[in-house]
Amino acid sequence: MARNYFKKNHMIILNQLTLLTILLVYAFGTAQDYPFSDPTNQGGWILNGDFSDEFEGDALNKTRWHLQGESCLGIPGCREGKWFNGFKGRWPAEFTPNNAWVEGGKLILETRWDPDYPFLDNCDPNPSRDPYCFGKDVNGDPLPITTAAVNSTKEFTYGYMEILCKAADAEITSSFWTIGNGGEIDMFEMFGKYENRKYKEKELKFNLIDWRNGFKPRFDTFISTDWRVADDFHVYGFEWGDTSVKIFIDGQYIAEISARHFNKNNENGKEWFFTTPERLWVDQEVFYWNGLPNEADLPAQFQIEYIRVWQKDSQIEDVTAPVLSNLDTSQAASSGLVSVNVSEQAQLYLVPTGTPSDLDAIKAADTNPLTVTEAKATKSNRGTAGTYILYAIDWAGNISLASEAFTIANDPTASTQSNNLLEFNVYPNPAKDYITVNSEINNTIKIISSLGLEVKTINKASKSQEISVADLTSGLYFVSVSSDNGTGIKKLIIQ
Ligand SMILES: [Ca+2]
Ligand SMILES: [Ca+2]
Repeated sequence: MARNYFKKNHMIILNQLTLLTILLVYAFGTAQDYPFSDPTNQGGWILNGDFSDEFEGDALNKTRWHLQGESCLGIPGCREGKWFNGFKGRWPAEFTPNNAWVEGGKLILETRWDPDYPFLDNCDPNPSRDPYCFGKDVNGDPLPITTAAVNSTKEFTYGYMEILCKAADAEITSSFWTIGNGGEIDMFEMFGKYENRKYKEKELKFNLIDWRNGFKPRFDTFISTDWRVADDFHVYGFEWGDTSVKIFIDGQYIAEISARHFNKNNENGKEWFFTTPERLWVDQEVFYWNGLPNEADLPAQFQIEYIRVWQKDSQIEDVTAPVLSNLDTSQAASSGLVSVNVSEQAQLYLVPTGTPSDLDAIKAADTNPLTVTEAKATKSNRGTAGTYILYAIDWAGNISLASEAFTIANDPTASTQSNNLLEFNVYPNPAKDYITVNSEINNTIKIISSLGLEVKTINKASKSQEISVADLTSGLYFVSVSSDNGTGIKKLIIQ
């Protein structure tokens, strides 16, 4: 609900509230963080925090990115617990999570000569197409090449995708692409080194592929650059829309590829196929038909300074608010520290109690929100002693329900006092068929799923309100009770 309010009234809010201007514009993207081809943001682009990363800090953000070969259990589309699309690397090179990491403000993908790596015992089932096994040449002798692939944990449809990067200086691809629901957009496959045809070290290969009927129709084109793609960092931008993909390099428009190009040999029509969600990838692959990387060229790094994805307001699909759980206030009174789990990337606000609506609460928040990139966030008190609650806001403006209230004393000798803003009881918990919510009448009860969706809303008519939950699938939920006096929230397990 809050999110829709933000979305529909986006401009009005920005004009009215300085704090929200800070929140929406500066918290998730600074003024220079618009597409390089659109620095004044004529396109109305909003940075999508689920797919954008400056790669600062010490480690890859695993809520946003998955390393191919590392566990992806629980994420839709994950195969065998480790791979999306079942893609383990292109023979003979195998993807390993060892070969990608964040360092010096960059995402590094590295291709290695890796004789000690325990390669999968796995060969192409169609050797006439691809005559290799992982880690072996066509004669079965060692050819120990490992590479890396990083993909987004979520999928999206449409947007402006931009990367600042430098290709690996070896005969291996450095690629930026999306795939999902039968579609594949290869924004580029670069070769930093190409022994037999040196001009290929100065070009991008761009492809569109429809996988539903066996790899066609497809469209391939080559875009020349004035530089060896392995020599320097450049900005490559791709605007994926509902009729085309536009290509930009270093902010300059290069080409627009539409259904007219993609379907040129397809008598079935001119429709644009790329209209459903896809997952974002960066990776390195051997294209053995071109040639293989030499041991002398390895290791070779595909270096990525940032990946940024913007969407227009109408393209934003994130409608679920972050969920706060496991609030730990045991140190709040003594040190001012509170910690909480947040279900997704968000800004975390420490808010004084007594503010009746989400919006008013954010207005009353401190002006220094914490950007939560890990599941567990710690927020310290910057204000005066008092009773506080926490709110989280995701990149799309969805506002969480408030946490339970807690007391922070700046005086470390002050006693701890736990204050729920609104006290109520839920039982039984865990529950199966019904729950009873015990509190004052004239409250509103909401049951919220762990994804932040409201699944039930009840206006409370009696002190002990019975609510059927037999129709809810088992799992974690939250019960919030709110009145003019405030809001309280409790966890609820449905069995
Ligand atoms: Ca960076
Ligand atoms: Ca969200």
